[in-house]
Amino acid sequence: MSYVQKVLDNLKKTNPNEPEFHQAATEILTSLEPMVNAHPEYEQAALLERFVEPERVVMFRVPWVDDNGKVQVNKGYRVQFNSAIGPYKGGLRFHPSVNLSIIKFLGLEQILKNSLTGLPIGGGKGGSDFNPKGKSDREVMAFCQSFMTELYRHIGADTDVPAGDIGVGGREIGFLFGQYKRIRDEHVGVLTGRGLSYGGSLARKEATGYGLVYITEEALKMRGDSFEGKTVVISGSGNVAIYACEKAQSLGAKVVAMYDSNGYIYDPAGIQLDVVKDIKEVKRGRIKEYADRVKGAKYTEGCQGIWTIPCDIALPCATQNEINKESAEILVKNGVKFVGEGANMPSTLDAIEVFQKAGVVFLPAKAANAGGVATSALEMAQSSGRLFWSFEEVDAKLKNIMVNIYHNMDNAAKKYGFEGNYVMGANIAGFEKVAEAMMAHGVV
Ligand code: NDP
Ligand code: 2IT
Repeated sequence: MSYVQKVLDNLKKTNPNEPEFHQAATEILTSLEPMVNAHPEYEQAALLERFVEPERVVMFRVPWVDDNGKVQVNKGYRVQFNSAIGPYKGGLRFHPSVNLSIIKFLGLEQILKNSLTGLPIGGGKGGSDFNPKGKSDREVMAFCQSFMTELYRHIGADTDVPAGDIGVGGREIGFLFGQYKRIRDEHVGVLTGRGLSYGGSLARKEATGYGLVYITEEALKMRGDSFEGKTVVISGSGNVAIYACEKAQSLGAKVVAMYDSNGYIYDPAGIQLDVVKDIKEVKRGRIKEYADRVKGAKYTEGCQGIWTIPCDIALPCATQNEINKESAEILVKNGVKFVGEGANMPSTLDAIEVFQKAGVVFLPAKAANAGGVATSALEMAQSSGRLFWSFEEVDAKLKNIMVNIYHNMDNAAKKYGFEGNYVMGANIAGFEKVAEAMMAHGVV
C-alpha cells in the first residue's frame, strides 16, 4: 500500500464521522501522490501524518441571552491547523450546519490555499453552529461578544488572525473586534475584513468574488477567450457571489441565475445586481423577492435546479457539495466549458471527475477563491505598516496574485505530467512551500 493510502486509511479510522474532512483529505492526498513519491524523505519524517493533524483544536461553550431574556448555548470552534509558513489565518463560519468535520475540512484546505497566495500565512478556521439569520443586531452582538470572550486568549495579530466566511460579514467582524479590543486593550490587526474606519482594507469586501473572476479570466485568456458575451450561472447570493457577479458583468458576461438556501432566480435578461444587493446586503432578505421586483425573472423553490440552466461558465459560490455528480453531468450536457469554485469544496469528488473527464476547465476552490484570504494578508500588511492603500493599488495586487496562482498551478500540473489538471496543480504548488518549511523546522 502506498504511503498516501496508509495515511488516508489511518485518518479515516482515527477521525470517524467526519465525512467532509475525509473528502477534503482524500482529494488533497491522492493528488499529492506523484510529488510525495518523488520525496521518499517525507515518509521517514511522517510529514503527511503531521500535515493532516491540526496543531491545535479549541472547542468551547458560547452562552448568550436572546431578546426574550432566555439563555442560549452554542458551540464554538477554532482549528489552528498549520503555522509552518505564517500565523494561522482563515475565516469564521456561523451556520447551523457547523461541526468539527466542516471546520477541519475548511482548515485543511486553507493551509494550501494560503500557501498558494505566495504570502506568509498559515492555515486555520473556526466558527459556530450559531445561526445569525433572523436574529436582531443585539442578539448577534451578544453572541459575538460571548464568542470572543473565549476566543481572544487563543488569537493575536502574530498568532492567529480570523476573518469572515458564511454568516460572518462586516457586522459580525465589527462586534468581534470591539470585544477583542476591549478585553486585550490592543488596537491591532487581529481580524481581517474590518471596517474601513478601524483598520480594514479597501477591496477586501470585493476580493473573493473579484479574484475568482480574475483567475477564470486568465484561464479564458490562455485559451484565446474572454468573459465577453458568456452566459454565467452563479450559486449563492452572499459576499462571494455578489462580487463575482459584479466583476463578471463588468467584463461583458451575462449572469442569468443566483440562489440562496431557499431557491433560485433565473433572469434571462441578466441579473440586476443592484436589486440583489438591496435584498441581500441592505435588507438581509430572501432572493425570492427579486422575482417580485424584476419583470421577466422567475423564482423556483429549491437550489439544485440552478445547475439545469445552460451556461458557458459556472461559478458555485455558496457552500460545500452543492454540485453533485448528477448536476455536473447536466452542466456538461448543456455545454459548460469553465467551472470556477468560489465556495470551498462546492463540487463532490465524483462531480470533479465528471468535469475533468469532459475536458471542462476546472479551477478548484483553493486556487479560485484565494483572492479573499490574499487580500486579508494585504490588510495585515497595511495594519502592521500603519498604511492605507487605495482601492486601485489593492485591486492590482489582488489581480496579480490570482494570475500568478493560475500559472503556478498550471506549471505544477505540467511538471508532474498532468497538464490541465488544476486539482493536482493547486495541491502540489500549495504543498511544496508548506512541506519545505515543515522539513526545515524539524520534528514539531
Ligand atoms: P455569505 O454568508 O455571505 O453567503 C452565503 C451564500 O450561500 C448565501 O446566499 C447563502 O444563502 C448560501 N448558502 C449557505 N449555505 C447554504 C446551503 N447549505 N445551501 C444553499 N445555499 C447556502 O458567505 P460567503 O459569500 O462569504 O461564502 C460563500 C462561500 O465562499 C463559502 O463556501 C465560503 O467558505 C467561501 N469563501 C468565502 C470567502 C470570503 O472571503 N467570504 C473566501 C473564500 C471562500 P442563505 O442566505 O439562504 O443562507
Ligand atoms: O475561505 C476563506 O478563504 C475565507 N473565508 C477567507 C479567510 C480570510 O482569512 O480572509
